[in-house]
Amino acid sequence: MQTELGDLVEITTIERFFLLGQKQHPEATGVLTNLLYDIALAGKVISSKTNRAGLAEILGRTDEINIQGEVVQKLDQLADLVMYRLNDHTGRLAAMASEEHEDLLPIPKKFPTGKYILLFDPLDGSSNIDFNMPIGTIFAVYQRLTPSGPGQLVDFLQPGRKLVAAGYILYGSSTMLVYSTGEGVHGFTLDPSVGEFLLSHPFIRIPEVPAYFSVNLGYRKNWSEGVDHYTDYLQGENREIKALSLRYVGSLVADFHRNLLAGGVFYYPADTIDPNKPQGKLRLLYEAAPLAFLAEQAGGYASNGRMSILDIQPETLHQRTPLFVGNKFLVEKVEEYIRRYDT
Ligand code: AFP
Repeated sequence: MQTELGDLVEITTIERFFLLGQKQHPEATGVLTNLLYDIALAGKVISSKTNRAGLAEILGRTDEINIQGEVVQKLDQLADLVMYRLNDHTGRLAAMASEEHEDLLPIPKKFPTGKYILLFDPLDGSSNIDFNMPIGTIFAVYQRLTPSGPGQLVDFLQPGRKLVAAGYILYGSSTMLVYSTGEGVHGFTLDPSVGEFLLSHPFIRIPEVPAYFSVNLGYRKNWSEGVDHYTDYLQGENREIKALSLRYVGSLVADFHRNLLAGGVFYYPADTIDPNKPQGKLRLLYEAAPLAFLAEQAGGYASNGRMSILDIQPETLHQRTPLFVGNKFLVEKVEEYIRRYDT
């Protein structure tokens, strides 16, 4: 009995942890804390829908094509709607943007606007849905730049350095929420029996010795010379490092999460596959910047091969970028190779 009580005392819910964080900042109004809690709630809803996807017969494709030219999955639409609806009325946001929509998502006129803006990729890795593989939601929060009223495009075109908070919810063998507000990276695991995220991974640091590299090797012949040589380096060909093991799920959140905990590098380089996507597939604002923020907070680094992802000034809402993210020395190494081989 005593042990059980002892265990209970050790339990830190996400709400308690957010509040502890808020207390460190006497100037805080609690708006960000509540916004993060709203996002966690959306994560719980999406998690429950994701787990029941097969049962509820909501798997499968719709006929719609999103603005990225991809077939929209029903769960994508659902996750998108959940994120929007749980955040549209709270008065905490000036506007939102989703990877699934070409334009900004305004706050309905009947609700007040607030001081933050939220970007999200509602269900990243959705081509994995039909195969019961891990998928995730990525989110990014910035302070608005315009003084009041509905949020404008300019509020969203901010470099990752300006992020106030970022994180993801991973729907895997368990559901986890990992986030940072610039004071370390913290991970919570959803306990389905109590329906709450519990602190399981405080102050995550990327291990110094990397274990994995994660990339779609199937595209190798379409990469630059620098990235090709870098891939040899990761495989220990010039004996500078011990060869890394290859792991690639094809869900960015899952691949990133594994390397965050085990050490390694994920990359999706520029390639010559599609002349319309010379910068690769991933989006700067919805995927690369929030994960770069987490990586730096965990002692790692993210680059587009030439500069820090966090220093890129976005020009459009859906712009793409090459992404190399993980252990700092591994990401700096690719910058070295690209400088040496790619003009
Ligand atoms: P989907 O959402 O279309 O599955 O794309 C997932 C993703 O954006 C990212 O999560 C993966 O890292 C990457 O694409 C995988 O892309 P490839 O299938 O080209 O390797």
